[in-house]
Amino acid sequence: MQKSRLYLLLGGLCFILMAGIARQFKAVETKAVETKAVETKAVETTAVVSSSTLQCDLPLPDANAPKSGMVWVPPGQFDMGDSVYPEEKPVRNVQVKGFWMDRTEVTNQEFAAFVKATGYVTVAERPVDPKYHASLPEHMRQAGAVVFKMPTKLTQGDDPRQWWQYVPGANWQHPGGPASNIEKHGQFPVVHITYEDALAYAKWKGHTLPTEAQWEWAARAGAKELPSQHDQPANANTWQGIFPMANSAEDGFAGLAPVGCYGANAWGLFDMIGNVWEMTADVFVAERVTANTGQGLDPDSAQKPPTFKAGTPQARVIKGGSFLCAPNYCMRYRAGSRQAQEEDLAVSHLGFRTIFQP
Ligand SMILES: [Ca+2]
Ligand SMILES: [Ca+2]
Repeated sequence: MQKSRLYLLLGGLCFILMAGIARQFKAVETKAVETKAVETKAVETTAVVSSSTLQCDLPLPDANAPKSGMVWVPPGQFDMGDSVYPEEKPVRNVQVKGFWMDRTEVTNQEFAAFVKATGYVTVAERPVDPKYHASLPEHMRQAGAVVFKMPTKLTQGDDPRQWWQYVPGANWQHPGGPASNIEKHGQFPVVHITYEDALAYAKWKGHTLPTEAQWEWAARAGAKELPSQHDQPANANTWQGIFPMANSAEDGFAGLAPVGCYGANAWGLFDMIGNVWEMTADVFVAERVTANTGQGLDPDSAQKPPTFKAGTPQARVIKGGSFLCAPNYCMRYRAGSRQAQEEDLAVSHLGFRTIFQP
């Protein structure tokens, strides 16, 4: 039986149902504001700054730190979740243990070292597994990934297929497609990484992936929730203007930024908000209350719903928003936001970082 595939292509607030043969995208998510503004204000994008900065002044890591390139996230208790979108609710109090966390998103350079040492081939570099996706059209069964391309006009309402395209040959080494490469982009976050890829890298390092609770605790860095935290952050790589047509790039980057271009949070973690979304270990369930608020569940362990079936592609929780999050279409540049991402679909605004639990 052909199973429907739940594709949550972020950047926009789009939960996208890509079902069966035609992979019909269907936006089913809420929007921060009426996206009609996008249709009627098909603004020419001007003043888009290219991501010409290839490296930022990332401070050297603490040479005395027991875990190189990682920072210590202390144990603690906090209110997890938020109230902007339904899937963030309910806010609840959780307690997590301390752990080490990569201070930046994993970079192309770091991922390349892993591939060189192990010969690992990412999911996006392999043909799509027909066992789970037998009915896909031919071009979508080829090895590839979903790439964001800024549209020049919108003729189909807010159909996200106008800005997301499946590109055969796109992968972490060729983020925009076969003609692109990551030359001189070693300090950029690696993208087109699936859950399996992220986990393989983490295991190679002797690390693991953060749970949603661990990631959110680290992103909050001990700060109390303030109303202003719902505002678009000034100190992160997000989208300024009306998504997806107008990006003024006031933050300095129209696309991805090298890691560490914006100030670290109170615990020394860079780009937790924005730049690339980050994969977590938790399986996504829209109503979080059913997945991981039950008594006895451990925020330090990956959350799985009762229906979880090993070996079947799941949607995983991703956190932090990306360079595509704008006030009109993805107010997910917040620690408490969350989104689902099909775990075996590579996309151009998703990366990850690892943790080490002593
Ligand atoms: Ca930006
Ligand atoms: Ca990030």
